[in-house]
Amino acid sequence: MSERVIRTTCAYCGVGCGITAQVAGPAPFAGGEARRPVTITGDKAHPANHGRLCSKGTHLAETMGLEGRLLHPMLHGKRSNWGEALDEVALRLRETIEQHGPDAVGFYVSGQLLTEDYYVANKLMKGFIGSGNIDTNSRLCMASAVAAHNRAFGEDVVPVSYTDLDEADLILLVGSNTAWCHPVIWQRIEAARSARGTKIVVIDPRRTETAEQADLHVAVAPDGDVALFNALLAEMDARGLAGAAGVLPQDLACDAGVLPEQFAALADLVAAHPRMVTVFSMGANQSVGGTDKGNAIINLHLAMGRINDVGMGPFSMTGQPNAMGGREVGGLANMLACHLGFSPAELRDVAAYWNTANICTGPGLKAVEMFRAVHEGRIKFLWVMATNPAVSMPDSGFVREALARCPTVVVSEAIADTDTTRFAHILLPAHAWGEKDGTVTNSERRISRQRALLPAPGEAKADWWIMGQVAQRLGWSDAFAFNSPAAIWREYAGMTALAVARGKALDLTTYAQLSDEEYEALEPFQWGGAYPMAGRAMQLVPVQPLTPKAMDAAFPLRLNTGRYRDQWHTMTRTGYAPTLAQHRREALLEVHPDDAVLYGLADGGLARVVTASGAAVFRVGLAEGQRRGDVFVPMHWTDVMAGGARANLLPDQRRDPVSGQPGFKNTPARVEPVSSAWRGFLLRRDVVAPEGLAWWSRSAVKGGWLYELAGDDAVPVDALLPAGERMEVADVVRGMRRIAMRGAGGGLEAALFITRSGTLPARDWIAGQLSSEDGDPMAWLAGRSSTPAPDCGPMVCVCHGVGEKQITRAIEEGATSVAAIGKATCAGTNCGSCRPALAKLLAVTLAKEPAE
Ligand SMILES: Nc1nc2c(c(=O)[nH]1)N[C@H]1C(S)=C(S)[C@@H](COP(=O)(O)OP(=O)(O)OC[C@H]3O[C@@H](n4cnc5c(=O)[nH]c(N)nc54)[C@H](O)[C@@H]3O)O[C@H]1N2
Ligand SMILES: Nc1nc2c(c(=O)[nH]1)N[C@H]1C(S)=C(S)[C@@H](COP(=O)(O)OP(=O)(O)OC[C@H]3O[C@@H](n4cnc5c(=O)[nH]c(N)nc54)[C@H](O)[C@@H]3O)O[C@H]1N2
Ligand code: SF4
Ligand SMILES: [Mo]
Repeated sequence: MSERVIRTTCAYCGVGCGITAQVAGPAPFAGGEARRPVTITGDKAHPANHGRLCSKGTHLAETMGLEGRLLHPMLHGKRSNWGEALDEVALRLRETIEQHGPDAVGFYVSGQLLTEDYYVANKLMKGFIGSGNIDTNSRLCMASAVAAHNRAFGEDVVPVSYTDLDEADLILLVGSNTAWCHPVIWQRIEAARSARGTKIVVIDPRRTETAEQADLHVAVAPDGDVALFNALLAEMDARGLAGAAGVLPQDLACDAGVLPEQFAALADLVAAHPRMVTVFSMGANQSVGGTDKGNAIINLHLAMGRINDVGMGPFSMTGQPNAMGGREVGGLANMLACHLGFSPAELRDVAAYWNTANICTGPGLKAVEMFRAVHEGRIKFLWVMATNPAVSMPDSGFVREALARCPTVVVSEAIADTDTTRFAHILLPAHAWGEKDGTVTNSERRISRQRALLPAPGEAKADWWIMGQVAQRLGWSDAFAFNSPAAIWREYAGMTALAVARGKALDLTTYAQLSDEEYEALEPFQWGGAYPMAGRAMQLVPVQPLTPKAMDAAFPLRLNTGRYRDQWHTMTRTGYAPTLAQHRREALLEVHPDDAVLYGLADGGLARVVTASGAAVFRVGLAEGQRRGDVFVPMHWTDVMAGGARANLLPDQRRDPVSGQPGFKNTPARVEPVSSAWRGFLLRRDVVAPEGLAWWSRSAVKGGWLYELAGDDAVPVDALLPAGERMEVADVVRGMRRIAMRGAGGGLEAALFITRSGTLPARDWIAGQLSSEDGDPMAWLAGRSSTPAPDCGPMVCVCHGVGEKQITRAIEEGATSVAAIGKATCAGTNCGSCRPALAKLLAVTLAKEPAE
């Protein structure tokens, strides 16, 4: 069978891994034909990953199906067509601007747009609508790093490259769970450790899987980072290794929560290793003092001269695949385009380049302020693209009120039902990964092509096309006459001449003349070269530690939030992949065992987290790696995937005064146990939205969905199960009820298991029956196979399907390294994302074995 090989870039994180996709069948495709199978492997020639991929990248093909896709424009919940939908967007835009002025319009966009889409969005808003009100979810992500770069370097420039990680002797990871969130970078760091003995330090209040693998874990107090880095700088100054004159505050006594011996060990490591890279991520940025954290880190590098040379520098790791591209084209409300600001001269130059008379006059509203303006009725037209703010914004209850009040909400999405599309008046179907065509910039400023693998399904269109059509309807035909991403690229690359003229490092002018063919074949390249700040002015910035807030007795805990290894943000894509669901099926409230006792929480029970902003329910997971007084929940679960488990009901709107970035990782909170009259689980081939329950949570299994349930009232059996014949067993005394249903094909169609006080069977076997064509109803009702298979335990290696028990067995049978476990079981030998988990199991199991 013939196939095509297409090189592209991963859909997910800012590492920007290159992918080689094999697409079945010959080109060309016709729209509307069946989706062809795609095989994903790492691109050995891509400098970001040299062929490696993590679990999310490896399993991308599982998220390319059409299930859940938005295929047609929708107007007020009814199917529409492009002509009508675009006319409506343009009409409402024009009316809003005419009646209320351009600042009554807002665009809320995303680091998941391609650079070409982003460029058009920014040009339309700042250049033609004439307002600065375009901001992006990068405000929630790296705005603090951007502000820190601007203060230290005078430009938003990442002064390091991935090769510096290969060449470093010491790597500090600050507020970064690298092994889970940038797994291929983690693998690169591990390779450096084996090759040259690189030391790894993790600075994180939690003992993450990354921290477990480090040489030193510094369990800093939440937001203790500035105090810590100031103290470190003072110590290096005292040792004669840093020039910190005039930068440090008088009083260094602010408590970073770090044990003296840990601080001494950290200081010795820093003193001993000039080749030092400090990677920082959301534990630094997502703070009400996030910009200062960034500058505290940069200060240490500048004062020690550890920048602009091999193996050293401060490295802001970016989250989304094109967060960097968005920064370059002006996606943030406080930048113009091409790293330009809003001075009269810059505005004039940009207006001339775009040939517009409508250029905005100054910066617009930042994300949190933008939604406040919507809430207050100052913004009356909001266009959301490639982001899910009803889930991902802090105080999302408020954000939903704002969306519900807004006279016009337009949402461009690839997925039909998200928490945000539920608020859309006009819903526009966009390309998804695998259909998109353009460029992205990764954490190390490397620009790569994302190429289309398949034709767009239904009526889905490119975001740049959608915006261009609206702009043309508003009368700006010449400025938005783009007919391809290549044409947009040329205009943008040419525009960086304005940055170059002002001495900025962002220079793409040599790419401004690419032909369509050259653009199509464009190889990954890094703008600014390896050390873009070399020879340029850089500044230390005095920073003050945050004064810890007095704890409110009503909220004695501090709530931290973040990510799971195999889920991406609001799960609109990874949530569909059964393989990825195996790592963590539910959102866990991670709490220290002593705190659990203190607050009456049981491992595996349910608990409610309450803050000043809202409340949500999670499964309790005891975690020794939590500091006392801190709890952690994942950000991922939505109202589509669960009932009552949405983390972002909890954080408030407080934000960094410089960057406007919210402090997602440190919210005063309390916890309380949740008891329910009954618990259970449901298996179905299709999606239902359970109602009237205390809590529920859904995850993908092969052939359908597994729902965990808890409730107080009567079990709504008829609402939960499809119509049809039911087989049932019950034990009234124990309050046990089990129902199974056979599908037309002979296999399990649905099952509902409920208990009031007893136990429930393990889910793996019975869930596996959903994808089977036959089966034994007695075994279904028993919840286990009539021919027992060995229990493998919780899934650890999702690529090879190897469970915890198999791995422990291999260790007991003599495997003494991660490699040996791989030999014995295959675990960890494909994408490698589970290798930190294997190392942990190894340490735990060997510690348990009696000494010989
Ligand atoms: N699997 C997966 N990978 C992803 C993503 C995903 O959704 N899933 N999203 C991508 C995106 S957009 C982003 S932004 C990145 C995020 O990547 P990371 O920043 O690594 O991820 P987080 O889990 O948000 O937070 C990192 C750590 O910060 C710690 N932290 C909390 N408070 C503090 C503090 O005060 N000081 C310090 N030093 N640390 C603190 C948390 O305990 C947490 O372990 O991941 C990217 N990669
Ligand atoms: N509590 C808490 N909250 C957080 C964070 C945290 O650590 N803690 N992290 C924050 C961070 S760093 C980030 S980056 C945000 C992420 O938050 P979001 O951006 O809201 O999360 P996603 O689920 O990635 O949403 C992207 C949406 O865009 C759609 N999409 C993908 N590609 C395209 C495209 O090309 N065009 C269009 N039109 N749509 C597309 C996807 O289907 C998906 O629904 O969350 C933030 N929120
Ligand atoms: S590390 Fe994983 S998610 Fe990130 S770009 Fe690479 S393969 Fe994709
Ligand atoms: Mo992010």
